[in-house]
Amino acid sequence: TKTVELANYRPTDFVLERVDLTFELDPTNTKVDARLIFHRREGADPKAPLVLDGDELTLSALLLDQNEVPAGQYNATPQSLTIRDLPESSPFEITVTTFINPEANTQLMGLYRTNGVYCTQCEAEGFRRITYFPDRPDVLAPYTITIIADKAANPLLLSNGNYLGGGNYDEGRHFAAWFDPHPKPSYLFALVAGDLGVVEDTFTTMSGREVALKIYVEHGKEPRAAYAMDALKRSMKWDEERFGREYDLDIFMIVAVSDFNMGAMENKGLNVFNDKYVLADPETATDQDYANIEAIIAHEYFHNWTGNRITCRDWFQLCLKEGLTVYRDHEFSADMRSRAVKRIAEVRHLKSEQFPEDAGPLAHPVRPTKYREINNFYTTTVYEKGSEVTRMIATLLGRDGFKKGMDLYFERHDGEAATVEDFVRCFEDATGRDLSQFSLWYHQAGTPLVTASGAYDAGASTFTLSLEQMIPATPGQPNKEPMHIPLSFALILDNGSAATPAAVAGGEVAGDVLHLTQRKQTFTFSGISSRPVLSLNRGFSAPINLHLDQSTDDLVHIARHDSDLFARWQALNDLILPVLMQAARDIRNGEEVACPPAVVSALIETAGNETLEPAFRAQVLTLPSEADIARELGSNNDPDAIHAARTTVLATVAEAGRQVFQHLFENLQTNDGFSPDAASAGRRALRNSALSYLTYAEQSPARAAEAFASADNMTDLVHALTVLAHRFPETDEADAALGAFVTRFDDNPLVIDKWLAVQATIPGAGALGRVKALMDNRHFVPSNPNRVRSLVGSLAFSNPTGFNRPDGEGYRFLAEQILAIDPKNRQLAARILTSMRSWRSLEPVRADHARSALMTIDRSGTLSTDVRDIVERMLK
Ligand code: BAL
Ligand code: ZN
Repeated sequence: TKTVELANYRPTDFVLERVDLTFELDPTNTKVDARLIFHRREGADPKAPLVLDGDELTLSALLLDQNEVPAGQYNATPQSLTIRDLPESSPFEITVTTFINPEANTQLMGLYRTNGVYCTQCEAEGFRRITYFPDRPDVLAPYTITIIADKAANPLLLSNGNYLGGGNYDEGRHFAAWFDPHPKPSYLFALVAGDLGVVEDTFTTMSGREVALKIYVEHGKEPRAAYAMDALKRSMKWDEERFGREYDLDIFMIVAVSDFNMGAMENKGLNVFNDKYVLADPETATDQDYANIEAIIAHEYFHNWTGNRITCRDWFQLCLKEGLTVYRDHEFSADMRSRAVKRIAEVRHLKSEQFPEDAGPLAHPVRPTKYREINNFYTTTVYEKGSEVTRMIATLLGRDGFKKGMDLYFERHDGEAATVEDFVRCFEDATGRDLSQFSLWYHQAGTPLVTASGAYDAGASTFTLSLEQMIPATPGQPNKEPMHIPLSFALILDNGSAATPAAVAGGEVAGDVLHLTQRKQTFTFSGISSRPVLSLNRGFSAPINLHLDQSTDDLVHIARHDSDLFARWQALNDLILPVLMQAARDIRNGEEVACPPAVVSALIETAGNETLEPAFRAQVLTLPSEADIARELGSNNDPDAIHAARTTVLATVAEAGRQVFQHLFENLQTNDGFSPDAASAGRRALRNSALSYLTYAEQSPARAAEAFASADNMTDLVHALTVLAHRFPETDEADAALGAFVTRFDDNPLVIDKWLAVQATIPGAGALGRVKALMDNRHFVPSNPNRVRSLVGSLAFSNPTGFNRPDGEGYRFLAEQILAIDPKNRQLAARILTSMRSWRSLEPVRADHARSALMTIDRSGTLSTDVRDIVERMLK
């Protein structure tokens, strides 16, 4: 396969004026007529042919201005259609007819069937599986869509834009026509047809227009769409208030489907969702499910402006819409929930998912410059680090400056396909700030390491902060330039307040943000009357690794007194992480694990501090994960030692805090009905955390079994199930709970996913056998991506000891699975394979097994471009 390079970008030779598509739907033989009106771009080569993209297509008919095109004038292959001798200046109309088989489309890209419903997924390059087309994001046009289908089986015929009309057709068929006036690229096209239930509402926009809101789900599941509808209305309101963005069509539709490669898709006016991110009720959804639904509904809705009205010039600019839209959905959730707790969760996610990507063979810049398969760039780097880069712009410019830049962006680029440079220029033009060095965040991969040390001079009343930045080498980028790193900070005095320096020398400091721009830089703060404690990178103002040697006393001081909750969490994390790392080393060396009492008591003190919100305390009690410990250790990792280390520390905390946990468990019980709001979720999280610790202290499944029996919501139920299965596997209590759970939720595949995931993540070598057995269970449907992710994905991504068996069986199993999934669903196969991205940081025996498994995949002659790209980069 060939590599696509940003440097080779050039506009198309032809401008697409209008698109008119007619679908005659049939499960195995759908006819697609595409009428496309083009004109040659001014200045383009007058002889250039029109080249349209295809993927597994067969041309059935081709007309030019209604006349058949002679065989010598065109050339059609499954991948492209080339037409020569086209008019030099006047517009012309091409009509392309193709027949496609939605039922046979297991890739879930293009037009396919899911539970009897027709649906589409076109981003990034799925539209070319429907018809020959200039399938690239900088080709924008208004679309008119006519759908013809059997009326009984498909009472619902949906596409983008506003409904034009419909009626009966022939032979029991009917039709509907839709028109989307907003020029859009093909990746935002959508079509849905079938028989679904609907939940309806309306939203009145800030200018007083009434918008019809419809969420389509399988019949009978309508009540489970209520929360999604509520989240949608809140998102629409928030985008008006915070970003001044109003919705722009008469109708906004969401369709939930069971088979979907992504989480959801922002097609104009017709979002298609993985049903996992729409359906929720207290009996079947956890608090995390509710939070995900709220965030993803918001994310896809926010794309209407950041992605759809302003789209990407080419796929290298993916972060332009994704990083920005993640930032917007993060801000939305922060406003809906606890800002500090939301930020803690974001940073945990960034560190556990994006940092390893940035430190391994798949590292790439937020704005890459080349790719072999664009599907493989829907990554945490593009999304989450992209969001952090947007957040840093907001930090650098302040709320007002950021708003001015965003307003200019919307004004200047509405209706266009833009670039990252266009975006950054808006902030420069709106505020006068030079962001050229800052832009390196888009171009240099790798997580910067900042080493910091502070010194207080009592005689001079100065505090000196020395900083050094290093950006590690990444694939294709051996040498890095120093970056512009905004570091939020505070110098905290004994009484907990922040010092106000009389003056600062050594670099720019604006308010509570210092600007690290050189490789080495020393800032001197004067007028500091007593020794302060440094709190640095507050709120995780920059996505960096920070090495700052601080005493336990200083960290405890921050954990107790900082006015910023995030900084308090950070301090507690900085206290416990080295303890866990040392414990892993000790276990490997056959030595006793030591837990410093000061650290343990800081955790317990926080857990019991009634002045702090429960969700925050639950975050504090959730110790860094095994993956977090492995990442910090960096190399030569033994997942079994890490697991044993973490377990030992957990047990120590549990023993020391037994009374506190007992108190929390007993007093956080709520009997006043379920509410999914953040405060209630926080109380459940803290109580469940207390339950986990108590079971460590008691070393008995009794309390968890009782919690399982008395749970009145899915959060508590699945937590108790997880404690039983993970801590007491193969006991009667665990087996009984697993059995009761699957019986009760037999007809709910999304809940069955939880049951699969709980078992796939039981620590230890036995997990693989369980996963293999579950693959034969009737609940496991190998064609459904959610089932595969819950079982195979959970083992590979979320079970360090179960997957990284010293005998290499986990890797061999994954290789077999990848080779089996790849021919049917290449995106899914490639995504699951990325679970092995940190294989080089394993100890040598496991690393050897991992390499062999990757080489088995690599040697296969029939890999998709998706898997080929991932496996080759991982082995390089
Ligand atoms: N655009 C793909 C799905 C999403 O990020 O919203
Ligand atoms: Zn998105």
